[in-house]
Amino acid sequence: MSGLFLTLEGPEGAGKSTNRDYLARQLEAAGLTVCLTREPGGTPLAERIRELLLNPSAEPMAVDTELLLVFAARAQHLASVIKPALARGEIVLCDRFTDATYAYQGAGRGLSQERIATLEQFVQGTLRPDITLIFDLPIEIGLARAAARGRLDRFEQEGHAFFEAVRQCYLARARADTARYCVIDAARPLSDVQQHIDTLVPSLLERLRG
Ligand code: T5A
Repeated sequence: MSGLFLTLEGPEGAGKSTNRDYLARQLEAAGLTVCLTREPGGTPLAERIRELLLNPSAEPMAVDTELLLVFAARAQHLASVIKPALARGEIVLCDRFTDATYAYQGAGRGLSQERIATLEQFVQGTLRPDITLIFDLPIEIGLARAAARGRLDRFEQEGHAFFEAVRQCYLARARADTARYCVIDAARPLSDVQQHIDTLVPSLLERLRG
């Protein structure tokens, strides 16, 4: 595959979607073709799975069901959107990917990293993001930003310990692979966050063209 696979991660309300769109504009201005997408979702079928995952329902969802739905949506997304875009040489900007599964289903729900790794291998083979930007911020700030938008989804109704575990998982993954991950302080004003993103653009262009 000749494109570049970049994912944006972080706790709730960290600014991933806002900054994904900002980064896309910078890259398109530099003449690149960008594929903007998100997980769970990114295709009509995967978006239906997203609704199952995010909408609260009377029947509690078993943790293994949640994990399998996340990977079912991902299999569809990879086949229909991500792999074709990479094959066309595009830069894929994906709002969340498998790091979110390690953070939410692993650290948050308590599923073993090994079980997630088994499914990761099954669904993705050797495909991993080339670069992952982690938007990090204290969870209270992110939840306040998310809450300001209105109704909370099924994940946003979790408690403090859940989100702290999610945040710490992201940071631990970033420490373990500094070549792939870049941690961005997302608690700062949006203009500061976007200045940080601007500094990353030249190296992204170099990697894509090199
Ligand atoms: N999930 C997902 C799993 O459990 N397992 C998985 O494998 C995957 C892939 C997805 C949920 O699914 C879970 C994790 C999630 O809970 P979602 O709605 O996509 O649900 O949730 P988020 O990804 O968290 O999306 P959010 O929209 O809540 O957060 P974002 O995208 O990080 O934040 P954004 O850009 O929408 O910004 C939120 C608000 O803050 C403002 C923005 O203007 C916006 O109003 N803002 C700032 N304000 C001040 N300063 C800044 N620096 C700001 N940056 C943004």
